This record gives sequence, C-alpha cells and structure tokens, in this order.
Amino acid sequence: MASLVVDTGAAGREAVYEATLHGLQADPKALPTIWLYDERGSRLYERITRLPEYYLPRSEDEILRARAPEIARLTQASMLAELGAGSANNTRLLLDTLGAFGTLERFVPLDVSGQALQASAQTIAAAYPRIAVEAIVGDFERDLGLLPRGGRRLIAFLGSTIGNLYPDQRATLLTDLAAELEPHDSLLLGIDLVKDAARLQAAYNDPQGVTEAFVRNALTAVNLELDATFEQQRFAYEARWDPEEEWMDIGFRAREAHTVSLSRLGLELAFEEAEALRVEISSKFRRERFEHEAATAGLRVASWWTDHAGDFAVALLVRERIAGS
Ligand code: AVJ
Repeated sequence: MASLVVDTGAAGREAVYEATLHGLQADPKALPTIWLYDERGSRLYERITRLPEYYLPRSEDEILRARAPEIARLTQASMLAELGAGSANNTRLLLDTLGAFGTLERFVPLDVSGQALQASAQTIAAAYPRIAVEAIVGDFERDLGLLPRGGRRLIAFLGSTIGNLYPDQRATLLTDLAAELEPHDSLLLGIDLVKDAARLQAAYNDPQGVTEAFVRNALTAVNLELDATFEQQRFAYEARWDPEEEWMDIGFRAREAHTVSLSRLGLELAFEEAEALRVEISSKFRRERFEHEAATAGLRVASWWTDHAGDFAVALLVRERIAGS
C-alpha cells in the first residue's frame, strides 16, 4: 500500500499566489513555472516526452539504463527519494535495479501535484510489493526537511527539472540538499547540456504545437484559479535560446498593448505591445561550471555520465567532506 505521509497542499497554494503576484510585478514579467503542472499540464508534458524533437527523456533513459547497476553498487541505497516525481517514469528503472541489488527498502516520491503523485505512488506500490512507498505532497524548494531520515538515502532529481530554477534558486537548492545529506547519502541529478542552438530551439518549438499548448495551459490554469482574464489570442508563444544566460526562455509576447486583470490577486496588469511574459526558463549546463557550482554548495560530483551523443548528463553527488570535520 502506498501511504500519503505529508500533505502541504493548502499552505503551498498561498505561497504560489504570493510568488505569482511577485513574478507578475517583476521585469520581465514572469509566471511561476508551477502553473504548468496542473492535471492537464502534466498530461501535455507526457506528450512532450514522446516528441521526436524532445530528446531529453530518451537521453536520460539511455544513461540510467547503462548506469543503474553502477548507481546501485556505489550508493547501496536503502531509500530512493524522488523530487518532482511526476509520473515517475525513469524511476522504475532505478527501482528495478536497486530492488534487484537488494538494498532498497523504501521509495519516497515528493511532488507538488497531489493527484499525479497519488496515482503514481499507487501504481509503484502495486508493482513493487516489497518496497514501502511513502508519498509526500510538497515543494522541493521548501519541504526537503520532510524527507524521512536514516539508512542510505539516494535523492534523485531527474529530467533536468533543476534547469527551471534561476541560478540563485539553484544555488539555494544545492546548498539545502548538501545540508540535508548525511555522509552515506547521495544525490542523483539529471541535467541537460549546452548544445547546438538549432536543436535546443527545435526541442521547444515542435511543429505539432504540443509544447505551445503545454505553455498556454499555464494561462488557462491562472484564469481558472485566480479569476484572471488572460486571452490566448492576445499572446504569441515564444521559446528562444538565450546564448548569454545559456537557457531557453519560454513564454509569450503580447500581440498588442492591453490589460489583464487577476481578481483574486487584486492586480491589474498592463502589457505593452511585444512585451514578454515568461513562464519558464530551461537552463542548459556545462560540466566544469556545474562542478564548480556544486562545490560552492558543498557537494562533490563523484560520477558524471553522459549519453552516447553527449546531449545529457546524469551526475552522482555526495556531500563534500570538510577538512578537519
Ligand atoms: C520538465 C523542466 C525538464 O525544461 O525541458 C518541456 C519542461 N517545458 N517543454 C524542460 C518543458 C517545455 C522541461 N522540464
């Protein structure tokens, strides 16, 4: 049986509204990325993962398939915690291998979406009767302290979700993770790598328009929950590679000057013609810089694996031992 251990749902929504108010008043205007992942958004993201242009999940899968036995041997994990678990697709690969290796006792998925989490936790619990499944509804930027302690823990944060965070948020998360890690714990990160701009651009501009529908759904979700008046036809979808920041900048441009109201936030929002509304960034990484960032946070990259094409990396990190302690 899967059990729902903690539900931070209600408090979480207030934080989302606060962040939304904040983001929409910033320059450039931005909607928190979390609006992408309501039930419909999660289904659309599932479709994205099957698009030929969207290489990320297949590259990560190739790496995990090749390296799962090594990961099991190196970590000897008794607990697998997965941050932003979503539908937990790649997780099964880890569960299979860690389970067969014989050390694994519990699986702790943490996700903001209670519905998606409940469903996947139940499926996993049914498929792995010897593993205890303890789901946590929570936000990985706030709720790391809710992860159970003890044993050898492997905390997985896959799918390059870390790329959605701004550099300062990423530094905070890595520092928090370093603080959370006990000496025998480890962290498994999936990270997308910098590559040819045309391929990156194509991965977020599929001709079927699935990605556009996914990003547009954020406006629909905000309209529904915050009594907002975003009109789809007044915004053009835009996903472009920013070579300075080395991230995909994903969102909209206002087709004309107009005002949007968000009643529940008490906000009237004026857009100029061609003004941007960002919905997410998707940062791409380089090994050396990433290792430096990790070190600054108190983490050491113990292993770094890529797919055959060098598109994507999976990194295994441990807490950096501080000299003298
Ligand atoms: C789920 C964060 C990995 O950044 O590539 C896919 C989300 N957005 N297409 C990404 C996404 C548009 C995705 N992550």
